[in-house]
Amino acid sequence: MSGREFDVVVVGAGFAGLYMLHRVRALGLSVRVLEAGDGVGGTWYWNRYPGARCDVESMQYSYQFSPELQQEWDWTERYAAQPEILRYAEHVADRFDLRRDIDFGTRVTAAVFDDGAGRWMLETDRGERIAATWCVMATGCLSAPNDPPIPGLESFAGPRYHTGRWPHEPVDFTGLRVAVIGTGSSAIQSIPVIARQAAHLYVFQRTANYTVPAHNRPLDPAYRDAVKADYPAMRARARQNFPGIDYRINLQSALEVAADEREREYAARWADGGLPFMGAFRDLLLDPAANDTAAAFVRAKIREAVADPAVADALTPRNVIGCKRLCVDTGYWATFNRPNVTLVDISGAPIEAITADAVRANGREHPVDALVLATGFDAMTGTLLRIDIRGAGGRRLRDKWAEGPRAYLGLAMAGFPNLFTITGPGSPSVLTNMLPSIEQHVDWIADCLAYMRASGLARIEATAAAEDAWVAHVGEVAAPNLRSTCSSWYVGANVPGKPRVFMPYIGGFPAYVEKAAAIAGAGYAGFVLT
Ligand code: NA7
Repeated sequence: MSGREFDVVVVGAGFAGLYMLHRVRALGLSVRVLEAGDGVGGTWYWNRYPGARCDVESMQYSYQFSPELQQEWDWTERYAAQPEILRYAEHVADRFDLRRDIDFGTRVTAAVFDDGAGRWMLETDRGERIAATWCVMATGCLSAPNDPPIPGLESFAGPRYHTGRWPHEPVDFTGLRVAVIGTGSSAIQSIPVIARQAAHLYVFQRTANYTVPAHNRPLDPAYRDAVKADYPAMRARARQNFPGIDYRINLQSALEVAADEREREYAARWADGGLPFMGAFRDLLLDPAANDTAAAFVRAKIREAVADPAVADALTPRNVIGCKRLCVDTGYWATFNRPNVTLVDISGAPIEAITADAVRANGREHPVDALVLATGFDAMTGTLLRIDIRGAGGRRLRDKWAEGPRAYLGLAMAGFPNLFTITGPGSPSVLTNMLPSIEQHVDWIADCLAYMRASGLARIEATAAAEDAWVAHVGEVAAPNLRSTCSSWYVGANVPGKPRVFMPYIGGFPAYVEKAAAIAGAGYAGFVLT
């Protein structure tokens, strides 16, 4: 197996890696995908926790590169659950005959640029060495699980799960006392399901979170057919919308309309459900006073839904709504009315210790049989930094990014020739619908490879000046946005010691696509091609 050489190696067989493989193959280049998991699907391969579901509507959270694929696949729910999304990824792999070029169960441990040979040498946990002219990191934004440094975690005697590494076998909590640590999106999706099984559920909440109802339902076949009949139009509308999702964004200010009109807008969006809630007014993420009107609406909903006023109060977030990623739930608040669910507010002091059979917090032992860490990910940079990546002259990515990620367009980096990152830091990625963002990056990279081949070029590298300018631009657009102001994983705040930098590009999908296309159209401005 060792000693193989390819034009392109792609790391990861999630939605990014699958489509990259498809595109590179069509260019007539030799290509291999290296995937740590035993199957395709990436995020949707690993995140099998109960209640796992996509927050983007299924008709939009899908590839658009193949009109045939788009027409033949039938989603069954408004928001697809993890098993269905995984089936979709598997269908794509089979339909485009992708598996024969993927090595499963193969984790890349190092990627080192060989200056002399002008190519990348990758090492895997199976002891292989694989060479490639171009290396594409399709490693995902939320793929490196964050195991919190809670004292005694290792001493827990019962089963312990991380939502991002859920077992493939069914997990049955029936009759068990369960602790869920965290109240982010994964927790908010899984808590209502676990609560229905467990004898008792303790929810350890460090920061109260906002969530809006999904109002998930079986997909109406008439709606599905109508979208399919006019799919290109929906995709075109989505491309013109800030988050790359087709929904109506109200261009009024929350502060310019009368209070009753504002309430009607929020109520209508609440009744419709999902992330479009944040599109109620244009300035919700720009003006604290505007934001507070939306936050107040949701806080009132919590008081309505939760019977015990003290519990409702503890569940009520005080910060900016939408600053941390807004969650989308099915029955989250009402779950706290169940007699078998206890909220443990740890906002005042962290969990003191985990022992063999309990979680100790606020000076009290909470005896539990199973532990669920819903503590998120070392987002955007973690997966890349867990690989020993070294560029020209042996420069380590870990050193380059010691004070936060630096990349050009979130696609490439100065000092790391012929290395591309799909939806890397500095690209819209996690602030948008991931599927179109992935497709746009893959298309950009594939077009770049085609251009290089046609022009007899072998090496591409972002210049330091272009990278500096892009990083500055990413920072400039983030600064006035309220999303850059709180302790979220967008700024690395969830991982102790991680530099605080707003990592994704918040200038919106359309602006980003336009800039990336202009750069390519100008002969790859800001890159040196040789
Ligand atoms: P998130 O959103 O990062 O949530 C992680 C949660 O875990 C969050 O409530 C954290 O509290 C909590 N956490 C993290 N470390 C600790 C420790 N040490 N003690 C107690 N609580 C802790 O991850 P998810 O998996 O839910 O969602 C990730 C994304 O996936 C989501 O945004 C969607 O885009 C899809 P904190 O808020 O940091 O105080």
